[in-house]
Amino acid sequence: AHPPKGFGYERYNSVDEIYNELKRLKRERPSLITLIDIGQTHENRTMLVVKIGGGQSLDEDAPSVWLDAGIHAREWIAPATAMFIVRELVEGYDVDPKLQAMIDHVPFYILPVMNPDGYEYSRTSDRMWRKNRRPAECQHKDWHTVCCRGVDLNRNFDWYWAVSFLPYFSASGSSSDSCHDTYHGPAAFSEPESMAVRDFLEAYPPKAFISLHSYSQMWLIPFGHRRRSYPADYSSALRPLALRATKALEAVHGTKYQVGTGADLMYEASGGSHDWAKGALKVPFSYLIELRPRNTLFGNGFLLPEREIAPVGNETWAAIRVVADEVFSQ
Ligand code: ING
Ligand code: ZN
Repeated sequence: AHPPKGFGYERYNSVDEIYNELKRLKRERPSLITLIDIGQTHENRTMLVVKIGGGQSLDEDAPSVWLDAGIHAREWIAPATAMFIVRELVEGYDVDPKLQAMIDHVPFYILPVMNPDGYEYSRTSDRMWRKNRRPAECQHKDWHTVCCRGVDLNRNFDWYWAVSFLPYFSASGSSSDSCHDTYHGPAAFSEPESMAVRDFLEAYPPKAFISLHSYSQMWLIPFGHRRRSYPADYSSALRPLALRATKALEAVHGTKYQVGTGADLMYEASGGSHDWAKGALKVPFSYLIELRPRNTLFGNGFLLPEREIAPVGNETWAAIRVVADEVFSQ
């Protein structure tokens, strides 16, 4: 049997397929959907944000929800989940009056593929690629020169950028070695992808910022750069909303999430976008979601079967709706 051609909501699609689907939705629902080109990547791919609801003009003062996915190339479930949520919003608008009222007032800005160069590279050349595709930088190592491509975009934001509290050889954290998977880049916001997101968010600051990753089933709250480091409203606002959101998520298929900071639950890593959104941009609700699977005794957690796209999409949408409803009620 031949796999079906073209875009599918329960498939891992190419960047072209995703962008064509967004353009198709825009043609179908021109007043509900706005497409915004926020920048170009190293390989000249467009970074495409879809705005759903709130009218066609961009209003810097209106409350909104930001959702990005695919900052890391190999985390394929993230763009698939973002597109699933795009469809939930577009189709729900006509049949769910509460949802309609919500997105009339609180539009969603969704960037389904934040790292399109890396995503395509992961699809065609190296399934486990994580970074963007910044042209190679060379460094001297012992008696020879090594040149490596790519910056970890989730270490390139200006929140304790390049500060590592870990020993230099640590596998996580933030690395100054361009050959490492967590290379933070030559400067904060050195990359066209992180720069484009920063510029857009500074122009249209949202009330909630959510970044989709995989994997581990964790709902991460700032700050991830340091253990036992929390924003002032961590216990009064950020954590209670995270607990309500993950409760709604679990109610759909029984999927359990841990809630806490990345540093407390996993490892310290500086320069993350969710830390910058909260710490520097002062977005009230900022989260990083590590989607399914939980852990992997066998196999590789980045290789989530396509049959899980719909359940992950449904449960994650239930959780994100709790966050959006909270923004709407404020
Ligand atoms: N996870 C995040 C990462 O960028 C994280 C988790 C971010 C932990 C920031 C601590 C601080 O490493 C994935 N899946 O990339
Ligand atoms: Zn990630």
